[in-house]
Amino acid sequence: MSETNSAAASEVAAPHRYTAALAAEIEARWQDFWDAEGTYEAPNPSGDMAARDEAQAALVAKPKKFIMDMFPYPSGAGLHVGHPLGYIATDVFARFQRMTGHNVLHTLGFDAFGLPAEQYAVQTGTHPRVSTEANIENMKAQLRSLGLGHDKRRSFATIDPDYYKWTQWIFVQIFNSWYDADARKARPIADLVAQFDSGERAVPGSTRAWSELNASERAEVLSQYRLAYASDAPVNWCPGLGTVLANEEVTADGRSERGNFPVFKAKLRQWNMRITAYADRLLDDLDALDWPDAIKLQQRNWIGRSEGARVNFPVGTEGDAITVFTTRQDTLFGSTYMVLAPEHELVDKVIPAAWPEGTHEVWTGGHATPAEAVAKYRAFAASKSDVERQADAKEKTGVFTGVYATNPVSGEQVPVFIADYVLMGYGTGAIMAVPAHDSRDFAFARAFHLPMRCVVEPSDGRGTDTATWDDAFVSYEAKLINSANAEFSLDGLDVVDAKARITGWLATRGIGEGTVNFRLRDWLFSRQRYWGEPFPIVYDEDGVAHSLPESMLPLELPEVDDYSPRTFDPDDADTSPETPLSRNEDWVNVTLDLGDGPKKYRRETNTMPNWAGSCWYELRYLDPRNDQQLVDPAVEQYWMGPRAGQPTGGVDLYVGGAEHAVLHLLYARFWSKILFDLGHISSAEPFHKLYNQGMIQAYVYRDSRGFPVPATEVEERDGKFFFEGEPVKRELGKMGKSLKNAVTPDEICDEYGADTLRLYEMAMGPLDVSRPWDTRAVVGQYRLLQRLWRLIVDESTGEVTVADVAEADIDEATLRALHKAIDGVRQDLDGMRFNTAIAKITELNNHLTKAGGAVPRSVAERLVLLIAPLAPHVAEELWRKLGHAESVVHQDFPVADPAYVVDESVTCVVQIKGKVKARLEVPPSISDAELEKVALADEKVVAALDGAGIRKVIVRAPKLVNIVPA
Ligand code: ANZ
Repeated sequence: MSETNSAAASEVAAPHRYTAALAAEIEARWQDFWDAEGTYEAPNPSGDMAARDEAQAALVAKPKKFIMDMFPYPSGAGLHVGHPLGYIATDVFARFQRMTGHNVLHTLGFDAFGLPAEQYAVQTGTHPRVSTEANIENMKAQLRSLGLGHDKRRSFATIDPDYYKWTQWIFVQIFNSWYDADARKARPIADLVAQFDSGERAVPGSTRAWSELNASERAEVLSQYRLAYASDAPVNWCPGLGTVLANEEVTADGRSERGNFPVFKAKLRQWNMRITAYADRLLDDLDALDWPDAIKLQQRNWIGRSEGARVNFPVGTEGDAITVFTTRQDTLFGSTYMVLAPEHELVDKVIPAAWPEGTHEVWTGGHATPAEAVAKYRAFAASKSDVERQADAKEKTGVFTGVYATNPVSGEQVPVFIADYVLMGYGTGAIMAVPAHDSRDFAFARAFHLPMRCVVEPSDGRGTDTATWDDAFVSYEAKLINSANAEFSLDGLDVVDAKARITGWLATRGIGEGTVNFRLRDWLFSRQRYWGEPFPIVYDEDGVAHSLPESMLPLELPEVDDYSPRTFDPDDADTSPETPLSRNEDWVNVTLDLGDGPKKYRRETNTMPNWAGSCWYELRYLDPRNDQQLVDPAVEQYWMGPRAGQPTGGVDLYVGGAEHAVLHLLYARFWSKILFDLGHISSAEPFHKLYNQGMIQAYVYRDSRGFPVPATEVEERDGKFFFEGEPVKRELGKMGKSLKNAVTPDEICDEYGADTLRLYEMAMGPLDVSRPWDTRAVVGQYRLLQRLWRLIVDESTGEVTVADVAEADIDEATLRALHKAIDGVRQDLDGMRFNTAIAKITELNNHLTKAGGAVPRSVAERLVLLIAPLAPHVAEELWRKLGHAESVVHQDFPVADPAYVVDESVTCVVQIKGKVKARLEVPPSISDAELEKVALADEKVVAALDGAGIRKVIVRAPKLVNIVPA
């Protein structure tokens, strides 16, 4: 009889068995019920989502838990079983929190602006909104069938004008504020204007008073302060694609990843966010967060704080100086040449017309004049990416500029080079080279026959003659030598003291100062795209930028005929981007009254980057329908405000992939801090606890040409794999359509039901570890649910079979199994160890199955409550069958009786030379010393030792004693 026949036959015999068909019926019914009842609604303390009945009023009085997933981008391909791993986990956790006395906010929105929809629009002419909304609907249906307990009233997409109105509003707040470094916080730009106006603060770079400046001069000054500002930023311009690219989108040989077109470094007017102003606070506040160490470390490295000094080296005859940033100012006496980034502005100012007398041949690169050498070298460097320029192994290149600068402590003349290993975007774009103690400088100095001076005494016996060295001597422990001038000496000091000493000396002479440098750069915020939030910015006839008042928001995207940016001759660097929005002249040119009468303006035609919408969505979940405010402060305070153990406030649990370590999480933190500073929110951090789930991997099968073949059609024979008779290779990789190994949640739900899928995903292994999907193993969890069902329901009549037994009459073994399970599952769910929680439930289930007979009602009920967070549909069904009128969702999670949790005794094995000689029953809490005594006194052990002395006893209380005789 085939598998299906037997299943069908048993269904006839047992019409009330838990089957996929029954699961489907139960699941659909309860999902509809929960939706209709608003079971997962989390009431707010006030406003339109305040408690609507007594039950909700009781909820809002409880402690809150705000549990969040990184929200999905609704792709056209739909979900595979890997996607919902985190959503199921947060749902189980949220359900457990609901059952342990919390008002739980859990919902899910959609991150829906971005490139894929736009590219699809370019190819097909379908409006991105149409395709995106269809994808969202599809994804919502897929997610709904998993029984996720979301408060659906709170869901939205970043493309909803009601939502992006507030994204634009936040931009306006950022634009209209500046960072007051003394107060260490953002303040309204009006405060700064008042300071200029009153003369309290001088106008930077000008001797004129504020009142003497015209509107565009003022605008120019203010944009040096605004937290959102437009500036001419060096960007990766790709005429072939018609757009500016992020560094990550440019290949090592300076071409576009997509399309393989040349990319040019160009200066273009772009919007930026002054995230660098917050570098210190972004770093400091990490300490208050409950995040994985690895992610904190990535953020620290990304921010890249370096303590060092700025030092001026006089150059030329006009009082100019090259300012370097160094972290090793103690080695200043060893600086024998300098390097500027090729793009450094000072180069053009100081280069002489001809090479100075005695210039080394290799320094000139074979060029007739410094100007020619510099121009040629710049063209060469411009074709390289920053990553490539910094590669350590790379051969060092550069040219002499024809100029010498003065080492301010030794007074020596040091040649100034340009070289691509120095980047314009870091520090000051100039370095003092110390070839004896920096490996890159060493390599460069060797290639260009430059002198070296040893100023840190080698501790590895190599001596101080640099001519005999193979590499720089790098150490922070050693002592300084050869470092004295007429006024002071560093000789004999260690690195730390030498740094302090020389920094002080430089400062008193006005030659330098201690400084902190950050790797973090301002955030390039404009994109030449259609499918993003329009900027709430217009330019007046003088080109001055104005933000739109709230009454003009949202500024909606206009209709356009063509979604693609204009492209140009790929090799023509002298072009600049033309955005899709700029084509709609009616939208771009407007007459507006911004408070001083109707005037003509031009709209900004860039759009915001994809990150903008996810920078603050946690706040909108709190109060999604508020059309007066971004979020009601009382509501924000309730869900996100600081409290014990969470000094900076934030979401209680945020779950998502580790790939968002820096960009999204850093940007969201940055926006929170601005909103906090400006008094709009009480939480200075968006996400208090962060958890990274692992990935669901899948086997990919490749044929002899390396192409993936459909995984479901692969046969296994003797550990080898075949597709259509041909051998194929198996590897573990990602799951996805292109790899032909995607399994959809819909398939698994059809075959077993959503509860089985949920259990399987949670049982696969610890949540933070990646694990391979195995469809054949899913049935194991299906069987667990079938056994659970059979314990409570008669499969042929559908009647509940439990026995009404008084607690005192339940057998002790069952009570122990029950309370141990309750205790363990409680701890596991609280610690997000869902796999071990399932193992404990399975154990209890097996105990009850084996015990036979009718299960006591109170035991059955607690078993149902234990599994409710994991398998909510079957739990709800059984709970109702057991005679309850109220939903299982808001029941109290069972509490263990400690008396039944501790084992009375455990079996301890006593070994001699590794062989078991005795078994002892001992209390589980026995100490190592006590256990050793008991073991050595045991009759069998004494007999086995037969008077032999003892060399060693290894005790692992309470389970093992190992005796090594002499
Ligand atoms: C002299 C020196 C001597 C340095 C020595 C190092 C060792 P971090 O720690 O990453 O901040 N540097 C500064 N600006 C640079 C730029 N724009 N491009 C490339 N390199 C640059 O690194 C700081 C060090 O990196 C600085 O300290 C400088 O070299 C170099 F024994 O100055 B040092």
